[in-house]
Amino acid sequence: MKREDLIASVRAAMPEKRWKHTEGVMETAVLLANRFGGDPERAELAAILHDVAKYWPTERMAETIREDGRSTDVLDYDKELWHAPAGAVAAERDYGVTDAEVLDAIRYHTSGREGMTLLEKIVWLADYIEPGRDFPGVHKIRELAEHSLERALIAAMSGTIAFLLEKGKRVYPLTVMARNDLITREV
Ligand code: DGI
Ligand code: FE
Ligand code: FE
Ligand code: FE
Repeated sequence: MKREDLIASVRAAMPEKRWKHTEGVMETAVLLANRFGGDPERAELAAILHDVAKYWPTERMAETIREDGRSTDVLDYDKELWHAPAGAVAAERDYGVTDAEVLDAIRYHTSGREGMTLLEKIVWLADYIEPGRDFPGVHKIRELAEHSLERALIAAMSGTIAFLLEKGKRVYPLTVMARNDLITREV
């Protein structure tokens, strides 16, 4: 699909506020790719599609994850997590994306995982620090991201987990494993 057609289609699948967020993630992902030696085109493609399933009905997300034939363990956790794997399937099926690394960057953009690729890290972090994000601590993560993708990710994932603990929510195991793995490699 041509870039403009893809953008028009994804934009139509979400409220304007979420599209603005998506534009912020696109811009930030390209910037981070250029800063840390990633591929800006693939980073932008993953960014365009990362939240494409965010507004699907819950049951459509669940069905899509089941049909996909990969792990369904995410279905035992918060629905907030489902749009990421469902979005990766949509990117492949409905938008013809064949690049497995782009699909994984979409699939793991909410949780992360052990052994994240450069592209996965870029999209995860871009989602967290895009210019429209405004929550306590985002400024500090943006500063870390000036120099170190990994240190920014560790701090951001720590923030996500702290937020979930604060809310009394369960933490998806991949989120914990992603953070542990980054810390292990960093020290
Ligand atoms: O889709 P976005 O809002 O742009 O951002 P996202 O894909 O990072 O999703 C964030 C939501 O997912 C937020 O409400 C927190 C939630 N989340 C992230 N990691 C976990 C999680 N929820 C649970 N229960 N467990 C997690 O590990
Ligand atoms: Fe998301
Ligand atoms: Fe997002
Ligand atoms: Fe600053």
